[in-house]
Amino acid sequence: MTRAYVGLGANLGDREETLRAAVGALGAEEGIEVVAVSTLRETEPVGVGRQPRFLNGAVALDTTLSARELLDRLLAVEQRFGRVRVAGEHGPRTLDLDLLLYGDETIDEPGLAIPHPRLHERRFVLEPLAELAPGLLVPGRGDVESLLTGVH
Ligand code: PH2
Ligand code: MG
Ligand code: MG
Repeated sequence: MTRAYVGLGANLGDREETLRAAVGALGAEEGIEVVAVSTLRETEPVGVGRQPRFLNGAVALDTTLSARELLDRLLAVEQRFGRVRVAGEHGPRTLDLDLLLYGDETIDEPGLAIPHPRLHERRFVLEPLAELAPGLLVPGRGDVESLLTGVH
């Protein structure tokens, strides 16, 4: 059993409804147990130009799935909730599920990078993580609270 953390994001449609339904769908998957859900917060879009504001949060999971299997489930749930991509790769989206951490593992494979490569510099990810697991270690980067003091 591995404790994993998944980032939640949405900036199109009924964002809260979508994020809550997506967490429900994850918990209904065999091999995934939802342990805790952070509060959801409104955030300004980072690094993607002018877009609607995001609703962001994170969820702690216990899973018997491999990291790759978990990633595939996340992508399937994104699809199921009608992920719409507007204006290409970094356009607004109805649902974004990012695999942030998988136990204490570091993985660097095509399509699967853990810890998530931008986690340590994103307040909208670090804050919900710190809420779920104070003192949580990001492999190779340090603990979430220290990382938070380093982001603007
Ligand atoms: N996700 C991105 C890019 N920028 N900004 C905010 N505030 N929240 C996000 O979830 C987000 C972003 C790429 O996935
Ligand atoms: Mg993302
Ligand atoms: Mg994503």
